Parts: sequence; structure tokens; C-alpha cells
Amino acid sequence: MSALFPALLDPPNRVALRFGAAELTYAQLAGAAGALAAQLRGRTRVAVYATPSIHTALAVTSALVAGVPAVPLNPKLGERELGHVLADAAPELVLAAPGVELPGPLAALPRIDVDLAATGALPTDEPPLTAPALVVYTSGTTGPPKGAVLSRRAVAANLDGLAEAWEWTADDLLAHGLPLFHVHGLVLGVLGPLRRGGTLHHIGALDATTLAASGATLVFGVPTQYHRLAAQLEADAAAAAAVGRARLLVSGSAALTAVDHARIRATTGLAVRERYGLTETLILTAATAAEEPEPGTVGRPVTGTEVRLTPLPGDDSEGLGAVEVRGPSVFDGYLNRPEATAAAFTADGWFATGDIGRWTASGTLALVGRSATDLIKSGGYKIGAGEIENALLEHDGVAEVAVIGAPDDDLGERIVAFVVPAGEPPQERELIDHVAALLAPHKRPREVRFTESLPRNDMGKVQKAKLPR
Ligand code: MLC
Ligand code: AMP
Repeated sequence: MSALFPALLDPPNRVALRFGAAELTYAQLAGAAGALAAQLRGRTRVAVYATPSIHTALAVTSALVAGVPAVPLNPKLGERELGHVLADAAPELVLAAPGVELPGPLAALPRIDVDLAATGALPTDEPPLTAPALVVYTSGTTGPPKGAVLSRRAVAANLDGLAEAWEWTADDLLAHGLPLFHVHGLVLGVLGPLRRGGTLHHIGALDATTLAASGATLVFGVPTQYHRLAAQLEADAAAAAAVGRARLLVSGSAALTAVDHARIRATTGLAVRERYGLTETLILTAATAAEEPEPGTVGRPVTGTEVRLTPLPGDDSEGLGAVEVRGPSVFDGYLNRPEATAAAFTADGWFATGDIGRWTASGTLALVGRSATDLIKSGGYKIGAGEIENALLEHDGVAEVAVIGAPDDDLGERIVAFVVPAGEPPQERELIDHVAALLAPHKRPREVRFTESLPRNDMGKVQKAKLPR
């Protein structure tokens, strides 16, 4: 048997999960997961209302133990996205924390409240490693989000590769404040410590005081969180010293600036390790614990993963290439989307990330850009410009629109909407709230600029590169 979580079979005397005052030891987690798994066995797919809570961590663990694919849902999904995801994933039921009110379409599904105190035996068998573990929704350039199907093998192989890179063991106490509906917070941040038999302390936000008090040996965050943390640590030397007692700080999901890298190093004495991944492939490369990281690089391929750079057509710049990956952690495909799945791979079977990179002299990967200008990374969230444009076009006051990511010190990129109004321009706030109601609030424009016309080419296509950033 190939247990995803060996520590559940032989529980160490240790806290597995801590979220604020709520905690579960490994023995308690094994009992509660066993009880919930017994209710889930045989289902095709279950949704998890993924609030940043211990209930979410228990729900996903139980589904995996039961061998039932889990679909983590951002609790802030707008009504448009929620309707789409539920129709696409067709979960049989939803798992949620007791007392939490679910939005309309989710409330219509059968519901199981996640019980932290339940006890039951773990199932004695597990599905094969090739079976699906998770369906994680992620944005493309246009259209609604697609569900990436990740196998149990993908999760296990990637977490073991990262354990090797970061010398991650059962003795590590991981702290983070990431959302639990994306691979960063969920796969690395929850399943990671559980696979090692170590401890997760979810601290809600990457706040200096809470982090300093957590006793973390390992910290995960997106660059926006490290940017905000750096400012707090500069004002709080005691917190900086406490955070500096960690073994490793790791940043990912977007690029950490050299400035923030230096600020964290100056305050804590620690050099942040960057790692690079995608929902569809999990983590491709990571700066290792053993090596001094080079700011601006994202490390070496994780064990088991092959990364190659394919020269860009018509580009003769030295060494730049499209980043392509193959290996056990690459996803099985997009749910219900064979054509999109086929389009995501090269003819010889490598997944095309859409990122552009180059190898450094020391063999680490440096990312230099993305091939699609219509993909925005804001706060570590991937956001498709087309989805926001479609939402804005549904507003009566909008005649034409173009959405871009403008550089932003805090968010990396900030969503800016250029709007040609239909008649009298609407209030900026009204348009922002309109998007935040249809889509998750992180997809809302942070800024709306009204303009008389959009730059277009002879074919009538908007030339986004000509819009002022
Ligand atoms: C504001 N809010 C609104 C609103 N305006 N809600 C409704 N309508 C409006 N008009 C809400 C926001 O939702 C937010 O809620 C709150 O107000 C505060 O906003 P904020 O302070 O601006 O927060 P924000 O800057 O949006 O958050 C920054 C952040 C967040 C870093 C915390 O972006 C974040 O959690 N990022 C992590 C993304 C992530 O995990 N990516 C991994 C993808 S996997 P609230 O309650 O949310 O604060 C991947 C692969 C890999 O990339 O390599 O890892
Ligand atoms: P997502 O679809 O949300 O999983 O986002 C994946 C994308 O995030 C990748 O294609 C990269 O563009 C970006 N990304 C992830 N990690 C890093 C990193 N360390 N540095 C720069 N970009 C990153």
C-alpha cells in the first residue's frame, strides 16, 4: 500500500494541524479523517468550501484518505464563477465547517459538516497512485477557470522532491497564511507537512508578530506577503530576530523582487528561497536549503522533474526559451476539456508553461517573462484579462474595455481596466464592485481609467502594449 500520509497510519505524538486555537494531533487527525472518510467512500468527487480553517485541512485530508477527489472552492468566488465550477466539476456533496453559511448554489448540494472530534478507523486500502487526488481551478487567458486534475502520484512525487530540496522533515514546523484553495497553500502548505509527519501552523496572514510567536522553522508565502512582512520587520527588531530563528523562508507563486529579498535578509539574516510552479505541474524548480540562493532565480529542477527551454520562434536572444516540463507531478489534464488539455502540451508531450526563462551559469533557472500578456499575476493569484473584460462588458456603462496588469510594488501586478464608457461614465467604484460581485474579489480592477478609444491594429484587435502602464 502506498499511503499518501504514512504518519496517519502510525501517528507520532505531535500536533499535525494548528489554526489559531484549534489543533489536531496526528492521532486525533487520523481518527477524524477515518470517520469522515467512511462517509465519503465511493463518491465520485466532493467539493470543499475552503475557508482558511482546520476544517478545510481535515476535509481535504479525509477525501484523500477515502480516495475521493476533492475540489477546493474559494469561499469568495463570485456567483458567475461558482455556477461555472459547480456545473463543471459536478461534486456529489460539499464539505464545510459546522455553522458556516454556504452561498445559494452550494447550499443546494448535500452537505456534510466536518467534525473535528469524530473518531473512526482509517480505510485499509487506498486507490492507486494514478487515481485523481484534487481538481484545482485556475484561470486561463480567456474564458472561465479550468479544473486541473492532479493525481495522487503528482502530489506525492512533488512533495518528496521538495522535501529533498529543503531538507524538510517531521521536525519542521511550517507557518503560513495562504489561502487553501490553490496548490501553494493546500498542496505545499497542508499536504506537505502532513506527508512529512510534521506540523502546520496556519497563522491567517503573514503578520510579523504572529509569525514571530509561531516558532516556525519553515515559512511559505507569496511575494506580496513578504513585501508587507518586510515593512513590519523593519519596524520590529524583536520580531525580526524571532523570525530569523527559522531554518528556511520560501517564496513562490510570483517573482520576489531583489529589493524585498534584501530587506528580508537585512532584518532576519535569512536569504529567501524562491521556488517556481504552476497549478498544472506543481513545483518545477526550487532553490535548495544547501545552497546560497541567487536573488532573481528560482532554483533547480525538483528531483523527478525535467525542465527544458525551447528556443522562441523568431527570437535570436542568447539562451532565452519557453519553459517546458515533464515528470510525475504534471497534471492529468483539464476536467472536461480534452482540447484545452491537448493544447497545453507540445507535440512530444512536454507541458508548455507559458513562461520564458534562461539558465544561469550555475545551472539555476531565471524567469524573464510570460508569453501571454493576457495573464496577470496579482498578489500571487493568476487572473485572465479576458474574464474581467467580459464581466465589465456586462455593465451598461461600458462600451469597450481592455484589462492589463500594471507594475505594482505590493501586488507585483495591479489590475487596471481601460474603459470606453457608453454615454455618461459610471463611477469607478461601481465598476469595481460589479466585477467583485461576479468574480472573486481578487479579480476586481484596482483602478479604472476612462478613455475615448482603445488603440487598435488594422484588424481591429486591441493593442494592449500601447496602453500606458
Ligand atoms: C476589497 N475587498 C472586496 C472589495 N474590495 N470584496 C468585495 N468587493 C470589493 N469591491 C476585500 C478583498 O477580497 C480582501 O478580502 C480584503 O477586501 C482586503 O483586500 P486587500 O488588503 O487588498 O487584500 P489583497 O491585497 O487582495 O490580498 C493580498 C494577499 C492575497 C497577498 C493576502 O493576494 C493572497 O492571499 N494571495 C495568495 C494567492 C495564492 O495563494 N496564490 C497561489 C496560486 S498557486 P480578504 O478577506 O481576502 O482579505 C501558484 C502555483 C505556485 O501560483 O507556484 O504556487
Ligand atoms: P498559477 O496558474 O496560479 O499556478 O500560476 C502559475 C504561474 O505563476 C507560473 O506560470 C509563473 O508565471 C508564476 N510563478 C510561480 N512561481 C513563480 C516564481 N517563483 N517567480 C516568478 N513567477 C512565478
